[in-house]
Amino acid sequence: MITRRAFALGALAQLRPKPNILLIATDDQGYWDLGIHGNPVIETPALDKLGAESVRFRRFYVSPVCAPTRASLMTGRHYLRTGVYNTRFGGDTMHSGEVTIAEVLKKAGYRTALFGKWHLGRYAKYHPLRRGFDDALHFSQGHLERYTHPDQLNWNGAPVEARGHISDVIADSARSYLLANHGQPSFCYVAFNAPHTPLYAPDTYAEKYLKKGLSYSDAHMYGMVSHMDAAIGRLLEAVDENTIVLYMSDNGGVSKHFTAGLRGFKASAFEGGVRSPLFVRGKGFGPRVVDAIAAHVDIFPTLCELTGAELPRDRKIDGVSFVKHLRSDAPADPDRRVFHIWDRVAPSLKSNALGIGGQRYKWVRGQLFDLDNDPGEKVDIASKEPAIAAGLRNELEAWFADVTKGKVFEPVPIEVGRDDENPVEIQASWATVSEGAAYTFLGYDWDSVEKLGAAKWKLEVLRGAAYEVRVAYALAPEAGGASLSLRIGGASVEARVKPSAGPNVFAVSSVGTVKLSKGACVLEARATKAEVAINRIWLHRVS
Ligand SMILES: [Ca+2]
Repeated sequence: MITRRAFALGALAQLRPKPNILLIATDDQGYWDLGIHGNPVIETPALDKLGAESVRFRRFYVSPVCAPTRASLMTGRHYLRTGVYNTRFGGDTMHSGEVTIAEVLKKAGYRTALFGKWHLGRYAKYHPLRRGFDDALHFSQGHLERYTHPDQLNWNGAPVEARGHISDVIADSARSYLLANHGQPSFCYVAFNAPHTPLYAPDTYAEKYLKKGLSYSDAHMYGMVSHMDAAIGRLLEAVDENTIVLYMSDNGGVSKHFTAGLRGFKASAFEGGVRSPLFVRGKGFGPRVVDAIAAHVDIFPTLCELTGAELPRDRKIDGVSFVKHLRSDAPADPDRRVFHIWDRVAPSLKSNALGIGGQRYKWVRGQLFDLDNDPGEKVDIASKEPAIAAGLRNELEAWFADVTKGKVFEPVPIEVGRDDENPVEIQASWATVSEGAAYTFLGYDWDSVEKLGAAKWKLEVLRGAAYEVRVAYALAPEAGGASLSLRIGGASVEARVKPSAGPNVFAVSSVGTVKLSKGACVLEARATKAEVAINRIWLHRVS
């Protein structure tokens, strides 16, 4: 039976405007790279102020590296369920069947926008505009090659170039977006890429920390954080009082000057690798510090509860809403677990970064720590508490079996022949290389497959048609010319290529036109000379 009071409260809730959501994520900023977390050197006045006004989670956990956290943030699910298993080589693609927080908020009446790093799929099918975002100024890679005047940005489907430092570009574009009145509640996801490498802080910011005796890399990281902090300060000025602001990082820290007594860095399952700041500011929340553990997967259900958006019912959502911790001093859930796993090749129970934590105890690759008494994970108590260690390990194994069930960890096929992605650019990093072939990563623009051997790319040809094949390759002048052949499904094309200016200078050459039939196939590149390196291949539909 609905009481009159409950009915009246329900009606009131409908009248109250839905809160705007501003979700700020930074990149490789450690738990410790903040003044409010006790760092005596770094200057972060805007974030410290935000933290003091917020509900601040002391133990908020993210994945050990970038793309996994972003997948969990977008879906509320452990990343291994979502198709993401790596930060590059195509393993940073979130399957198109995943439902994102932007999609559910859009359904609930929100206008949605992304500013900054996406890192969940570079091809058109996986573009943020197809994942629930109405607007997106984004880049897809794990980092940008250029932090000033970045040229790898995309605004609503078209490549754009920008002036200034990327942190300013991201913050000021998001600020303009917030200041424009869209006439509906907004969800704005602002994903900075500072202080991720390449280390590039504006001079005055880096110099300040170099003068204080920090190493070159720490001075630049601190400089990037302080510079970003100023940009976040400007962004927060554009926020109205009906906005819930969340701030977090995407993995543990990299800087070494001050580590808040925590063990490990980015890519590790120790606290330093997986603990992130989390501040949540909103009307009726805190300010307070929460000791209960929480994780990136919780953001999705929390935002659903705060906005009245509906959780997807057809799949497992791993996170739990932490709204109760925002509104009151609620006790921690003793059965809550957070899971940590990361491996550059493929996830396994032998991965270097592997762990499971509860409110008090944490198991990391056979070691057990009592975080209440040993937050620095210094004393392994596995032999003293074998039952606790075994229990956690069993839970982790069951979890691993569940999240990897039926999953294949290899790049998704690259779609060929789309109208909105013609030509399609195939990167060296997506190749499966074997038989003596080698892959070199020198930044996303400069990666290459060398000693071609049998480099293979999986394709999905959407339309049977003629395609022109162009290749960016390097071949040293002293090697003379070479013959380059590409086999795509049943078709093949071959051409003589001239040397480029040097072994690390890529030249672009057309290899010919090939007729492809619709369907899945494999692209294979071979050369008569071992010295040929391939940087990129373009397939341009011409019929
Ligand atoms: Ca990161």
